[in-house]
Amino acid sequence: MNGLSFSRRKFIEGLGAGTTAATLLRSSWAAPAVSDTPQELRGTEFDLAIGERSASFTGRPRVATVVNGSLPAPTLRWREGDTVTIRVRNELAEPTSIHWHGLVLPANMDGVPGLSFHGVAPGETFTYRFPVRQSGTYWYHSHSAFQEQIGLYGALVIEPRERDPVGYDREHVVLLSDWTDRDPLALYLLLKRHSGYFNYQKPTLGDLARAARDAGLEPTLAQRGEWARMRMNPSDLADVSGAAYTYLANGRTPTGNWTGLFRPGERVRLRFINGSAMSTFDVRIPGLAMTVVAADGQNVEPVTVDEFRIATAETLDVVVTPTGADAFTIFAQSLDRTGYARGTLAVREGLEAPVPELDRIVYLTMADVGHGAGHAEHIAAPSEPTGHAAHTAPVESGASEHAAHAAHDTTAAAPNPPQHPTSERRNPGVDMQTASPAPRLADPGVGLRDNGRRVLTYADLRSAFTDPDGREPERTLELHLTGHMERFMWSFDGIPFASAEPLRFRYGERLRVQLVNDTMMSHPIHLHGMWSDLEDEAGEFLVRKHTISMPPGTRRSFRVTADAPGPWAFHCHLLYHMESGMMREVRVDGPGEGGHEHAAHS
Ligand SMILES: [Cu+2]
Repeated sequence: MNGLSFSRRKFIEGLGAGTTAATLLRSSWAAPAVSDTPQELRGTEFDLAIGERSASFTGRPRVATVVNGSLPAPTLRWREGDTVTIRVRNELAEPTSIHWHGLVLPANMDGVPGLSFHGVAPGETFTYRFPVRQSGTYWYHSHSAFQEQIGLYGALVIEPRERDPVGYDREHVVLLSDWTDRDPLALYLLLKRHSGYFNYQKPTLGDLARAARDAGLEPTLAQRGEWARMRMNPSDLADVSGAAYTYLANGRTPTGNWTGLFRPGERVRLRFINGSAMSTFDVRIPGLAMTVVAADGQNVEPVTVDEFRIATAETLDVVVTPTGADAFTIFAQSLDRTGYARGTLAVREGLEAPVPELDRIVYLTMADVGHGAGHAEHIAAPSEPTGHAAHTAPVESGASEHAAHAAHDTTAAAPNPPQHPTSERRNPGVDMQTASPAPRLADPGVGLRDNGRRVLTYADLRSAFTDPDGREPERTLELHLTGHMERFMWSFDGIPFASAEPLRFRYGERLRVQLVNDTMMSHPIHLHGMWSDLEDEAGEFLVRKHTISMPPGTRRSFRVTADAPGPWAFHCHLLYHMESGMMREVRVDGPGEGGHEHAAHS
């Protein structure tokens, strides 16, 4: 085990125990009401108190976990080059923590209980202190239990030391999130028992008839059969839907209508943050083009779009120039089209613009989950041959294996048949493997294709700088995103966090991480402590990010410079996927310093 007294097992157990305490409080406790107007704090010294407040987003009061009394937490404004000190006082009856999402900092300041530190015990104050080595839009959130689901998240805005290359007259943070009245632990356990519980959009007989009319009866029935055989449902776009969630913009419901002011003709910078636990949003502002200027806090070559998809934990900065109307709706519909967050840009408070209808739901196709026609690789039945020989991960190169597979996989859609790790075979936690994964960086994604709007894709994002490292990766580490839909089990390479060994990065190396999504869900994958430099289809540096969205059936790669010694978390940012095991420890064995208690251990 590692040098901290927390074992991995205890880390997981701790999550449940803390939430049970919150559950007890929930039924018997009345607290002051939460503020929906977070403070904006700037400077180098900060005092944050984590406590409980009563929140009522649906008319029923519930307990929220909040910072300084507000949901979202205060917006913190820092300046690149400063050293910041943040004293976090825990006024809860359970341990807590704050993780600074996307920040490059010493491992013992990263705020992940069990890896970076022991967490902040009830009644204690933990002091974070570290130099700020970057600028842009980030966020912070709890990394303890399910606190992030019930309110513990806030915006982090870091001003550049030098002149900002992005010109703008005013700015607003737009922090999107998902609130539930349910106890998050109960919600999680419900998903474990009935993973499709919130999926109210299963195709009906009427849908079948319509699809048959459009596509012909035979292909429709064939595809239905394929889905049934895979024991999945083409409407499985989100695990938790609007049936359980109220979507928020800056802590306001759609009716609450958060409003940001502008004067006509001003350049307004909007700092979008997806601070949700489980939701992907498709965002547009009808009547306004949006010029994307930064992704995950890092400047990109400006690109103008009508709409963008933002995965959990991503941030995106856009500049708009509202003119010609007094009000514009910021419309952020959930990927599964079961609800939306909404705000308004207006010349004064109290104005509204029309709110669009939710888009029609678009079902996943076999191609969406990485299966060409006839290529379903449902592997739940152990006797069923997988179709491909299994190889041991990590895979260093796909070239030779490619030749070996050419004989039985010659479709154009599958130029690189995947090699699946042996740990995925006969694994009760793995119900599916992709047969023809591809980067699909230029794909707007399910539900956004051909909708008549210019939709941002990863292929449009180009860092405003060249590869900051410049070296070619010395090796490739391949990891498969795996899961079992019905059991709501999630993992990397079929191995959940609790039983996985740490991934080892050599200090100073430049390596390529290649991800293959073997599941039919999207997973936003986040590496702590180091940048994820997304590569294009040719393996060249494209854009610097901290969270890489992995739609079903994709294979995407990013470069990492292992310049940060210590233990780091690496996980899916869907909260309940992380809790169920889609997480690994990444250990950078350092030059003896900065790695906290782990430095001496190997
Ligand atoms: Cu996930």
